[in-house]
Amino acid sequence: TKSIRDTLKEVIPAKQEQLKKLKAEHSQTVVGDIKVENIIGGMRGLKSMLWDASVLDPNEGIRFHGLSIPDCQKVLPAAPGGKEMTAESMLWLLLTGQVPTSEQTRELSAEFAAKGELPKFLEDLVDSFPASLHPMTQLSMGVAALNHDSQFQAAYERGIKKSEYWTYTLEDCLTLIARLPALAARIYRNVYKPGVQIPALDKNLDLVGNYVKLLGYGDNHSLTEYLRLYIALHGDHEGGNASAHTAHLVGSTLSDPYLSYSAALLALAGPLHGLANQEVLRWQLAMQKELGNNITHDNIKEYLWKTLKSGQVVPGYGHGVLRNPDPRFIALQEFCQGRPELKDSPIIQLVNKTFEVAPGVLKEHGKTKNPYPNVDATSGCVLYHYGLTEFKYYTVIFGVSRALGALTQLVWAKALGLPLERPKSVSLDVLGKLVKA
Ligand code: FAM
Repeated sequence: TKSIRDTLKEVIPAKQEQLKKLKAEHSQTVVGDIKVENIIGGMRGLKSMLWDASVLDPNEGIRFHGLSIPDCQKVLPAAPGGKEMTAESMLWLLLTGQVPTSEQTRELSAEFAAKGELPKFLEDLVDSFPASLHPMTQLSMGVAALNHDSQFQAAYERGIKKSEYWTYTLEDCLTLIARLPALAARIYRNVYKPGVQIPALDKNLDLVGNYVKLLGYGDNHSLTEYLRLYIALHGDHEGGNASAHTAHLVGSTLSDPYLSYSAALLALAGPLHGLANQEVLRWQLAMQKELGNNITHDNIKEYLWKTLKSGQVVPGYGHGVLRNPDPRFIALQEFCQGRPELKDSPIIQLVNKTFEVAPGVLKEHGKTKNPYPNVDATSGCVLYHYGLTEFKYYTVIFGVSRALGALTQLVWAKALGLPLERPKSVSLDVLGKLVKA
């Protein structure tokens, strides 16, 4: 079977040609205009960067090389004994635009298991963190420190041609992905299960199978399958989201993939972005505590208004691009519908009941452009149901997932020779003159 490296060697030239043609024929072609609201409104909707693996449609949500999430669930291979698509099969699709065979994903799983051990210095570094240091801060510091072994950085110092950048970038990206389960699990164990021996990686397990095993939940097949689905479908969400964009920007300075993804994780750690899945659980549990057994639509509505009136956002709802319910939310909800023990779970029922009233309240509130749930509205409640109740850890799981997309783009930015990213900023005075012109 063709390896990921040989497959990439095959698909890169055609994309390089496509870009070269575009550059030659259309560098000066205008594709949109820039309004003051873009400059002072966080560049919403501004077509300003190239990102090939996924495109986000405001109404129908994400497509990975043209495939919707249901399409992916049909064609992407599962793990042995499982039914859900895996991190490896999603990574293969993102990187190559092709659907891998089961054999190809098995080879990737074997490579990850073989490379997944952490260097001793990193174990000591992570073990030295206080348990009170947020898991996302620990993850970002751990990922940055892994650049100790960066092949790209070493090659760059030796002097390599630009046409070789992508090959060393790919090696760092695959090594980083391989090491994320051991790093992320070690952080979980240190903070929540101190003193308990962490099992070794299993050479026969896929990336998420090993991650769940090292977390200590390896005997829960349903949780393992949920996390395969969750980590695969949350892997990429176009290029403009804060974590992906940060990885792209930092990578464009030729910082190696470890430094680039470490920076991305610090963006992911923000409540308006990846930390939302932590904030959703905190918010839903507070609601559950206040409403007790009296969980009715009216009581939830009242709690929503209380949240809004106190100046807080409703976590898990709204989105910078989406204007309909997030298909990632729908896919994770469907996972629960198919399993009686999840359908009847109080926390999952609360998420469902909230979904039945929150869009109406947000529409009435009249501020958000998107009153519907995003993936974070539900991504944590299955973890909570299965006993992974430490919701301050949830964004770390998101951080393991988002590596699939962000690292894919570091490889492609190098393969396509994309330059240092450097948009133009203006001062208020300059802007004042521009609008008068
Ligand atoms: N609850 C209350 N107000 C909200 C809201 C929500 N869920 N979503 C948006 N708004 C407000 C927003 O704060 C803004 O108010 P101000 O004018 O006072 O600043 C107004 O509605 C217009 O915002 P928008 O244009 O509709 O959304 P943005 O593109 O500015 O922001 C989000 C998008 C995701 C940051 C915003 O919807 C939000 O804060 N959601 C809650 C946090 C969350 O769930 N984030 C996770 C997003 C997810 F996709 C991810 O990254 N994992």
